[in-house]
Amino acid sequence: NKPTIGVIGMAVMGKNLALNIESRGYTVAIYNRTNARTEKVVADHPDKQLVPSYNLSDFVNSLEKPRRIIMMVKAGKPTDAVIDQLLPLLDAGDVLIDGGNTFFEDTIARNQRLDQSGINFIGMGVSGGELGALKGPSIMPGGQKEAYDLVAPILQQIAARTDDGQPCVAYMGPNGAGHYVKMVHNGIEYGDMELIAESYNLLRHVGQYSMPQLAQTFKEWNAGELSSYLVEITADILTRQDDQGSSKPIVDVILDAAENKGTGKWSSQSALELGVPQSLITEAVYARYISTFKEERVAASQVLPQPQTTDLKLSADFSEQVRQALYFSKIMSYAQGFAQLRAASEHYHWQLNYGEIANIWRAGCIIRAQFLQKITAAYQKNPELTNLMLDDYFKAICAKYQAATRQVVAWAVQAGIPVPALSAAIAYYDSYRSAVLPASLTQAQRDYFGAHTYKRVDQEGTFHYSWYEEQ
Ligand code: NBP
Repeated sequence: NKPTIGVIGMAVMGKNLALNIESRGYTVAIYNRTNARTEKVVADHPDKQLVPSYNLSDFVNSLEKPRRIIMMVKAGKPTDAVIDQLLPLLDAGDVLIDGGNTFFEDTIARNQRLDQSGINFIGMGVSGGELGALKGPSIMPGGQKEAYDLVAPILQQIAARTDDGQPCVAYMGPNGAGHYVKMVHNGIEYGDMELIAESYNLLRHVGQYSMPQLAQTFKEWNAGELSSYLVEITADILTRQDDQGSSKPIVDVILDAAENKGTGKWSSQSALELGVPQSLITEAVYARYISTFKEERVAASQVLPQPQTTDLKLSADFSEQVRQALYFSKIMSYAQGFAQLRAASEHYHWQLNYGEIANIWRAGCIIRAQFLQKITAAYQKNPELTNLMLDDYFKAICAKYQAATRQVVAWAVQAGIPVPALSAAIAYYDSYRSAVLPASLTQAQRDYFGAHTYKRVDQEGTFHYSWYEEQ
């Protein structure tokens, strides 16, 4: 019998996704531009129901109709190259899925282009790395709903499952919605990672914690409110020694320069375009950028003075205060992320379901965490929630943990330890809860130098002050 689905791209992600689908009882057609990759997959897995093809038209013809094809190739030009070759081979009603880390605007354009030939195009965010692809990723598909329905049974079987058994896949919305949600997921991942790094830095260099104490602290945090994959792997990383014989902790021999593949930047760029604050993720992106200026930092460290006093009078429960600051800040980051999703949903007419998004991030993906359940619950209670921190649970946490966050950020500033993400969190909180901001002065300046006019607190209408006339 003909394969139910085909996968193009036999690098690590495509191969693992194909094996995952096959493990659920499906026959899977596979194809890769370079034949050697396909040959190797078949040779390594002789007893699997994989049907290899060595040219695209054989691959397409091997599939059951309507055809279901997942592309797992490098995002950008390679994806367009594959689409261009596939287009003449496909029929109306077929479903083409791009599982790569594609920029959502490319997905919107491709969805429109293919729709003209009646071909369904799904932009599908896949998170969880190579192991996730093999064992169960979190899947964020967007495109024609009828097309999603044609692949939903397969996606539901290969997706990760929450601890209460729900598959981590759901229809996100039309055209670019899936890749957009994946992009914000990645942005949030940047924010989570930076918050963890800042907390570690504070414990280590302000609290003077030893490596075993650090590992133990993160392990304990992982057993509570902060329980998450990233906190779990942090605890593990901090127990590891160098494997190249230096007998130092591995974190002390890894160069302190964090790279990126651009999805955090995309997330911030989109927030800027939509006019919504995404300060925490953006600071996390900048933190990676500044980390790469290693030589400049080393040179500056020798000429720019550090703070003079470092007598901070830390309280006995320092690590608990850092934990509270981390959780508070994580909430701010997700509040910003979900506010951005809301703005995008309105702008692109997607009707995103925020509770469902938090739900499919609960397992399989990198930001999986227990507290996502609280986000789902918040949106179930009120699907129109304007900001996450207004939900009762999050409001209570903010009330309880804001003091620790302020204290921890103050200590960090006094000690000269950079905490851009933690500071962004408390600044966002304070801005959002301010009934009055100094923006009246900003607007006055705009009116002064550029006659940009202003609105008043006590009257309708638009006004311009006569700045240059004698009063
Ligand atoms: P890569 O992103 O390294 O891409 C390699 C694949 O793209 C190979 O199959 C390669 O074929 C194919 N390809 C290229 Br490059 N140019 C092509 C072209 N012009 N025509 C046809 N095929 C072409 O693979 P990956 O790491 O498996 O990731 C696949 C996708 O999944 C990417 O979009 C990635 O961003 C995304 N993703 C990755 C992860 C992860 O953890 N790695 C997680 C989530 C999503 P060849 O063998 O002939 O060179």
